[in-house]
Amino acid sequence: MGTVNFQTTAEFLHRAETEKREVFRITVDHPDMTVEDAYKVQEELVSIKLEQGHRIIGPKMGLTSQAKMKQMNVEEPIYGYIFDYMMVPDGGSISMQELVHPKVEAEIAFVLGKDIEGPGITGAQVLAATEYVVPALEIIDSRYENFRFTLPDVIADNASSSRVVFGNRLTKPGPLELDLVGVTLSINGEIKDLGAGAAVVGHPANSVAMLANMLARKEEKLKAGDVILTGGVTGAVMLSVGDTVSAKLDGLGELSFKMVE
Ligand code: OOG
Ligand code: MG
Repeated sequence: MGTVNFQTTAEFLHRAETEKREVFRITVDHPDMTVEDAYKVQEELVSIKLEQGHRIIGPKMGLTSQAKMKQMNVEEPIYGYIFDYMMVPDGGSISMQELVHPKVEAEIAFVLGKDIEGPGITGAQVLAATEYVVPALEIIDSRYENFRFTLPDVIADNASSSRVVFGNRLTKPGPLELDLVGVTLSINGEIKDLGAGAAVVGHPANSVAMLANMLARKEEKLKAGDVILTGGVTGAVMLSVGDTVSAKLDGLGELSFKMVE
């Protein structure tokens, strides 16, 4: 009980990730932890990773689908950060031994050509500041037992960020209607889930706009060169050794990776 120590909690979650083991939810001991407290823990966790020499690729949005928001009973998505050590090349492998209980989801990523500073940012402004869109597969791996958590828990845990595969094709967002982009997620050639860009708060650019507006509360902004994951278009599918995972995104391309021991 008592107030949560941001630094100690961040170290606890960092150890869970590096030692690849599940831990108890932190809200079991700290039921009063707020979303604001959780972002403070996340900031400490990000600092630890930076101190270790890892580099931020960009922020990610999570819980952007109606289904996940309803499940978590929240009205606002969450964000976390993707680091260089999480990147896996298209067609590459991910070792199960490095992870705990990974799941995969197909996403649309934005590469910014200009800084975006909230508040009041709209999806249209985001599109105007976007250099490219890129297909992505995000591998989430909650550090919590059975992938179960409350909102503050998952925010503190860097929004379950674990690995990410980006496709090789960069597409100018101009003529594309990203809300209408159809997406399939397959494992060993069998479609496991599918969706459209609109699953991400109506349009993936809206997700980036919401992120810019959330960061503005902390007087932070999105920067040119940031690569931003906008949130799952499909649901998250559990992974096993031997899975070849692929996604097809209409007009954006395909990508894949393999789960190995
Ligand atoms: C939180 C991360 C969610 C997404 O795209 O919705 C996420 C989780 O469900 O573990 O990355
Ligand atoms: Mg995601």
